[in-house]
Amino acid sequence: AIEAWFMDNTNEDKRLPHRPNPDELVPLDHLAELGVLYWQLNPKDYENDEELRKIRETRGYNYMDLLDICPERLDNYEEKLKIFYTEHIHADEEIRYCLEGSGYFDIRDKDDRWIRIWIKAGDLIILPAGIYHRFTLDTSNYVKLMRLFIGEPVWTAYNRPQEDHPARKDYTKSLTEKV
Ligand code: KMT
Ligand code: NI
Repeated sequence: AIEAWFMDNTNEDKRLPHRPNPDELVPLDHLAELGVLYWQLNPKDYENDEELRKIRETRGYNYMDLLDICPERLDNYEEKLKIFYTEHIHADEEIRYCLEGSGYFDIRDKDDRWIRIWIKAGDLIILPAGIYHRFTLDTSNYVKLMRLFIGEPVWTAYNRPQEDHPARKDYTKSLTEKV
């Protein structure tokens, strides 16, 4: 299962947990309030998983590919990791299913605090369009991710600030409507 916590503000290596002592854990229903959805599935069965099939069908995720994040299997590895860790939004949802390894998705909460979400094999998360986020490997230095999308994938990242981007405006509005 995923774990999430408010990050500490030290300048240590991004791949370290940045987990304060004492813990400031973030419950999953708090993530739901921010529009972040989560499922736990069987990563060994991803080719035949009925639950995954249903999620894809219900949400229209007809596009799928696999991404191995390690120097041997990802072109321009260092450059891509830099891009992943630069705070950004997308015009669409970001859907990632961790099949092997682990990593951190950092998202901004309503008060602009970083929440670090630790995903491991079996965790599928959906970040809503317009949420500020970034990604880093953890100290295991490896993750295999499935990427899902509705239709032709668009991975364009819009780096912060993006307050005038339609997806950002819609997202901010959706947060105030939930209160
Ligand atoms: C992105 O947009 O690709 C990210 O936020 C990185 C996470 S998955 C490689
Ligand atoms: Ni992204």
